[in-house]
Amino acid sequence: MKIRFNRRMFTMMLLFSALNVAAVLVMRTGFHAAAHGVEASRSALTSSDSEGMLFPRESESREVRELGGMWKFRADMSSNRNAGFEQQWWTKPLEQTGPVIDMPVPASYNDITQDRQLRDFVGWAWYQRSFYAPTSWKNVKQRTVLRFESAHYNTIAWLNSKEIVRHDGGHLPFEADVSSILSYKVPNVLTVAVNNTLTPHTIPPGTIQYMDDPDRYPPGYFVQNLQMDFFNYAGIQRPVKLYTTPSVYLDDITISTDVQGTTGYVNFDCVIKGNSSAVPVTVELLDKTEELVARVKSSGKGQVKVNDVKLWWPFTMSSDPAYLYTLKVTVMGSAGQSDVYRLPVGIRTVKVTSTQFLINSKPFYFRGFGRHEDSDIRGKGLDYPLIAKDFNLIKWVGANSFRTSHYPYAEEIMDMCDQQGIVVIDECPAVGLKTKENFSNKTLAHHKDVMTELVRRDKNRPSVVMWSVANEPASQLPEAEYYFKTVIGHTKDVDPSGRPVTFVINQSFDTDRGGQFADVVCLNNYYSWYHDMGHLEVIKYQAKYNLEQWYLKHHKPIIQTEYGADAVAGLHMDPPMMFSEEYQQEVMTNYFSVFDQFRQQYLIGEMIWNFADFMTAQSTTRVAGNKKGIFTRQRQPKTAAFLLRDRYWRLANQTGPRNTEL
Ligand code: GCB
Repeated sequence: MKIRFNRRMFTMMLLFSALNVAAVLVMRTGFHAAAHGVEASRSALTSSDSEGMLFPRESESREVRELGGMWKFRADMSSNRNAGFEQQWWTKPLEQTGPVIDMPVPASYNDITQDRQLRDFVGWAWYQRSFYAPTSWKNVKQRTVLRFESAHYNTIAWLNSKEIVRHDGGHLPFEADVSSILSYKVPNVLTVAVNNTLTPHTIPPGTIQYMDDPDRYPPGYFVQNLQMDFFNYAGIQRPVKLYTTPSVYLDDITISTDVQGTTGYVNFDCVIKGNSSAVPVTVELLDKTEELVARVKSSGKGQVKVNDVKLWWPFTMSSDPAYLYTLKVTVMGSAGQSDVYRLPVGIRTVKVTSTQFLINSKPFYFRGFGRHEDSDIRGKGLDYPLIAKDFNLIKWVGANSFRTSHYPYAEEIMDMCDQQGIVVIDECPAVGLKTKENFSNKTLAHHKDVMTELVRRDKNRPSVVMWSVANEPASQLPEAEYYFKTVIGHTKDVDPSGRPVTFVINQSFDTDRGGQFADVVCLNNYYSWYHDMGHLEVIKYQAKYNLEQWYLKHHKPIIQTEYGADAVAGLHMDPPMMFSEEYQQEVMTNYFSVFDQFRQQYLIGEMIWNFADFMTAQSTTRVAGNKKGIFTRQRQPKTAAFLLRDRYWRLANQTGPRNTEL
């Protein structure tokens, strides 16, 4: 992505960042979380790093309850965005603090009303709702946890006026044990404040810019500058859940799998909490039909052996793809009370050579997409019909993979990938690290925390075959070398299963300093789009030269993680012109011819940008958003979708049995 600011703004930004003014300005209004001591007291209240954060799944010992629906909502429009803290809005019904509206959870709040100010709001947004807790939960032998699947970006939550959790960063879950705070027979009041401000040290980074010229701007006027090409949707975007566990419970489980001949191995390592001495753990592996395959009793660590193993294969690589076993873990607590957790497990191996990406020792070619969580009205809000539709479209096209560009996607989406055999490059939200400040030690420390949280969340997923620690950083800067060595090294340290790690590069092969640390080289480029505009004939030369040079430099396999062109659905021009459907197709066809030259060599995948049109900040290069989708934002196919479908199914038939009707 190119940063799209006009020259005046750009000059101002440079000036501001040179003087480190952005951070000061953030403090000036106090509307960033730091002003409320969030960062200082983080370790005390954020979900602790030692917690496992297993995805809440119902069982005979666990209940899960969603707190979805209409919440009360109020954006703090005060000039310093601090009225909510000054007046302690969490201590009273939100409607007593001023005007409130109904806000759906989960959803981004931006596109729910007709209010332009709310769409573009920057600062603290306040949510509140009440709920009853069943008296059956008032049990000393059980705990109740409140979990946010994600809220963007900084969050503070209070239950019954008591602060329970703070979290830095969107797209990843956080939770708090609320057993001792819940009330019974009276409503519990949950208040949540979410702040979407991006600063040079958030991930993704951004800047706040004050327009201090009183002749041209109203007093106190500021804007949020983004360094990424998607709308900064905000709010409680994924489900909020209450779940229970027994007081002695499975806090975490880490698995890794291996295959030798026809035998599969599942190594497991459980973390049990709530008891000071070791408790017995029974681990059973069940097949798809719930038949017992193996049972192991241990103190939490061990291995399950599977004869005649059924491997987890990607979609189209087997007639029975995405085979999932269930690892049933039973923790024997005191007084006969046990905790049961069922983890879906796919047995597969991943290996990278200098020219190939091997899944179960077979070459895997990524036929995929860059995507976004994005749709009309709900923004980045989780939406089951949309998820189902998207997976149907992914399979209709014959794709087998996507990258979670440019942040971790909802766990409900990741479940679908595991279940349907859609392979994932799992990307963290570090998009747009562009300035020296973005590579500071402070950002680096936060970036490492984010990678720890991401790996902790997705480490057991068979669909996740590689981590991406960033998208298009300024990897030519000297600071980038140590930075990427460290973040990639850290990611390898926290993932015991040894998945490959990468980041996505848009710098030139002769200036980039980070690619040396990546296991796979992931490249984005937009020939005949952001330069040589309209000159489709250059693609073949430039794409070929680029792939050759990168391979010569690193001798590592390469994925083309982005290429493409905007097309306004229904705009036709022949001969093709930019923004027409024909131009998008021509760009694709030209890239395809280069991909075909390198597919049998070291090119291990192609991912078009983008699956569907998506919303961005407003700019002269964006027509109500980015239009590089092969589907519209409403998921209708452009002509390009048929072209891609034709290609992806043809490639699929070359690499394995097709397993669906066309
Ligand atoms: C990129 C970015 C992506 C943008 C895309 C574009 O390189 O990774 O976030 O949306 O270019 O369309 O400019």
